[in-house]
Amino acid sequence: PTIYFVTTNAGKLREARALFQDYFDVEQVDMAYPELQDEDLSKIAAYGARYCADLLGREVIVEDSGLFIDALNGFPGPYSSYVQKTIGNKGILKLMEGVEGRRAEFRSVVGYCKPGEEPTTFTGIWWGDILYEETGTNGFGFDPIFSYRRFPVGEMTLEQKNEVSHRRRSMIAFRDWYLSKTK
Ligand code: ITT
Ligand code: NA
Repeated sequence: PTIYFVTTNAGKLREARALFQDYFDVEQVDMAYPELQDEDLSKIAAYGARYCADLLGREVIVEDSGLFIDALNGFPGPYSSYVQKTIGNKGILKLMEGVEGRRAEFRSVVGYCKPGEEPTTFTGIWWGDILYEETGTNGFGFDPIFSYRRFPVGEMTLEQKNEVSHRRRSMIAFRDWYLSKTK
């Protein structure tokens, strides 16, 4: 089968293609869609999936993700994309200067929808720590400031990240659900 993934983010697309390899062909729909203002990424993904399915007249997935930093009460969370484009990783490191508690989690929610039907969502969470400086050049977005079990994500290969990430969990949950549904 072919899965239409509505996203403007090349990093997400690359990881999804690798996770779906041998299961689905992934066709990118490079289009921005309206994002609800909500704390809850599931609501954003569900709304986006329904909007895109109805607009395009075909079944689609979208993925909403974000970085939630404990010491910043979950910031940037649902504002991750905006924060990445404005203050970026250097801005986050500045906010974290002198902060000892570095725990943070990445969340990823895949939203799936068929035209005229209710959306379904699949969530993945990945705990780690905010580094003290940007490290590595792999990955995208916040990867250079995130570490998992003391391993900088900016130094992971795509395959290593795809073994353990939030996106792995959400995409694989979707993949298994979709395959069992269409069997
Ligand atoms: P869409 O078109 O799919 O919405 P986007 O980049 O706007 O692409 P989001 O709205 O979901 O994506 O915002 C998530 C932000 O968090 C964005 O800046 C990403 O780069 C970043 N992010 C998400 N997953 C990440 C990951 O695995 N590693 C590093 N940064 C990540
Ligand atoms: Na977005």
